[in-house]
Amino acid sequence: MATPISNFEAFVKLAAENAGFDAIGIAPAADAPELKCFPKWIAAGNAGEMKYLEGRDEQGELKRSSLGRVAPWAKSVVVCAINYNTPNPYSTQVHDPARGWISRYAWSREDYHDAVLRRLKQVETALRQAFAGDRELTTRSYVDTGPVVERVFAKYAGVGWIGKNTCLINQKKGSWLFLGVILTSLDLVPDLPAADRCGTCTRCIEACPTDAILAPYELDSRKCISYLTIEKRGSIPEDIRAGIGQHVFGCDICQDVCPWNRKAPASKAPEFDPRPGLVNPDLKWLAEMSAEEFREVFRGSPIRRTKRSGIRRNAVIAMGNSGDKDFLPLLDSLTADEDEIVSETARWAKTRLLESTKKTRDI
Ligand code: B12
Ligand code: SF4
Ligand code: SF4
Repeated sequence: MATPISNFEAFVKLAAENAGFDAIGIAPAADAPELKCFPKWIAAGNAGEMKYLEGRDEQGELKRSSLGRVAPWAKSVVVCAINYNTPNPYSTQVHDPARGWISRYAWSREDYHDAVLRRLKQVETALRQAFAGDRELTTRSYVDTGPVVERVFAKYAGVGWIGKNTCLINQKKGSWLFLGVILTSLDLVPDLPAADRCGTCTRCIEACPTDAILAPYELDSRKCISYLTIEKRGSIPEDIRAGIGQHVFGCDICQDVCPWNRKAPASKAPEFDPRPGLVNPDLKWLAEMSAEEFREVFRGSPIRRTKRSGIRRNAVIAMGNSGDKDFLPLLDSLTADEDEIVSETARWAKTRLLESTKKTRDI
């Protein structure tokens, strides 16, 4: 028989802590004012080719703009955050033209979707056991893939505030956090929303190399290096390639420069330890990677999302931006690569490299 529980809020938070989460809070399953921005964001085309964000219900309304549409039974949202930081340099601290940058979240040994969902399921199981025999309990866990704008609920659960770079920032832990949510039919007492602590700071907006943060809290994915290097299939528009710099998968700049990440603690979860070679990776290694090596190196890694073609395309762009003419022979051979995206990008990269090294010689 289940033990009667007098304080479900404390129970669920303890269960989440036991599962390894670093910050936990409860938000009402209500429509927060921030969700009003979502339809405008979609209408402006800011989602780029991420069509899954545009899912609509039978009435034609965007599913993500209201939890009531997709989970009318949900009363509370338990938001769980886990730190993925490791004691390695920030992208803004390394400058080696032969090397690229993979964003911090993607170095991990296990894909975060799996690592976070496994823990959420643990919390769900604890709740179910406490509720044994009660048919009223409904729960559903999501990491990314559900029709939920997770950061908005994280804010109202008091886990952190939404920064001007649009990332969720916790006052003590910074923003190197993955989020997961458990929708529940339990009517739990919510936490207080986290206060915005960005103040007059605008570092992230100024540091973004592609001006993707159009205004505080408003990001245009089509300009964001994270979108371009991970989500964008095929060819990347030429006019934005220079801004991508040395990034080959994701981008951390707007978080690297954030004062709240200056003293960010390291994660306790071993699955976020970096795989060998991924912190500041060798560009030549990535561009020449065979299909077999790609499968081997990135098995169970979030980097599989961009596929081999994508990571090679990105490495070629980074070489073009490197200013390192030692890449010229490799780029020359890649102009005849069997992957058309890679060969076209290599032609651009070769021209850019020749122009940039010529300019340096002329100075
Ligand atoms: C699509 C997506 C992306 C897209 C779009 C990002 C974006 N800013 O929207 C791309 C591919 C660019 C991306 C990049 C990254 N992502 Co992402 N992404 C998502 C995903 C799947 C959906 C986000 C979404 O709905 N965006 C739509 C916009 C409208 O929502 P939003 O930016 O959250 O905006 C809200 C607020 O800004 C808000 N708002 C708040 N205050 C205010 C104030 C004012 C005045 C206004 C006008 C608006 C406003 O209004 C919006 C709600 O309508 C979520 C998971 C999820 N299901 O939520 C992960 C998620 C947001 N991503 C995550 C991560 C880790 C990243 C990267 C750091 C990865 C990387 N290193 O490359 C970058 C960060 C880039 C950045 N600065 O945001 C984490 C964020 C964790 C955190 N601490 O914030 C999430 C939560 C995944 C997870 N489960 O952990 N991502
Ligand atoms: S992730 Fe990079 S490109 Fe995207 S908004 Fe932040 S700094 Fe700009
Ligand atoms: S860099 Fe400054 S403005 Fe940007 S999210 Fe951090 S504190 Fe806020």
